[in-house]
Amino acid sequence: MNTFECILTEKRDDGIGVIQLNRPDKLNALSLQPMVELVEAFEGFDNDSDVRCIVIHGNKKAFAAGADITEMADATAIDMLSRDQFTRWERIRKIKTPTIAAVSGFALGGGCELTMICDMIVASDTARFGQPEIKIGVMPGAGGTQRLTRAVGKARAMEMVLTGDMISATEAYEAGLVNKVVPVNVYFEEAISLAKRVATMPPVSAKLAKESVLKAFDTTIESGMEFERKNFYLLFATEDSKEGMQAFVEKRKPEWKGK
Ligand code: CO8
Repeated sequence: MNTFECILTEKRDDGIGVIQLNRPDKLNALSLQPMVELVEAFEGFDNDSDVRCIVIHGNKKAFAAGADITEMADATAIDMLSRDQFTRWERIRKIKTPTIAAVSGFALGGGCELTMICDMIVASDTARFGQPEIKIGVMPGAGGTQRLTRAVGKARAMEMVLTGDMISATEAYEAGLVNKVVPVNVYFEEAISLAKRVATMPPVSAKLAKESVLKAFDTTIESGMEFERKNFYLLFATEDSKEGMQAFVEKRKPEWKGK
């Protein structure tokens, strides 16, 4: 049963955990309450061994239009510091289970940053991504200058961050921010279908592979290669690695145990 106020969650039979942002009248603005709930939902799915992939979405009009401006309007720097919002963002970043954002409509500010914390993005052709914080006198604070720059490159990130202009789904695809762009009526199903493919992979491999890809963003190539190699060796300790190779040799489908 869903016990949240600002999000909906569903654990599906096919190994997919679904989180839906559910403040449609506020374009899913990320106030404190949804952030607290998001962390609980993400970590709950991450700790559930039946869940092999997590999909987060909003609605057709908005994935999320950013942090809740009304909550920040009168805040001092010390208020922001003591709210310690970024610890919550860090906890979402540390989720080991692969995550996919299914995005339609606005993904702005913290909303865009939330899509970029996810491992993959499936966008509807109506999706629009942007970091408009400069227009309200601040700047991105949850990865908009870092993850966006790594995803789309310096020139485009600078333009988005310095003008607040949005980019279309097609531009986001061409820039390498999103995995695919599909018609708006099927974007959620397409994200689920990608999640299903990930969910059928051996889960320990999926988690260690995700961890290794993410490592590429915060280390040198040399230490990243060492990290990758350790995870590669570690997977030889799993029963699933034996099963996967044996199944290949025997020309049959592998049956994963998740260990
Ligand atoms: N915060 C609070 N309320 C919002 C937000 C928001 N970010 N976005 C929309 N809403 C509300 C509107 O106030 C309106 O409420 P009401 O009906 O009560 O007046 C409702 O949602 C519908 O919005 P609009 O009527 O404005 O809808 P439009 O279709 O006319 O416009 C836009 C859509 C263009 C998306 C417009 O709503 C907009 O510009 N929104 C603000 C976008 C923005 O600036 N986002 C960045 C916020 S700052 C941020 O994200 C910093 C992140 C830092 C990390 C987090 C750390 C805490």
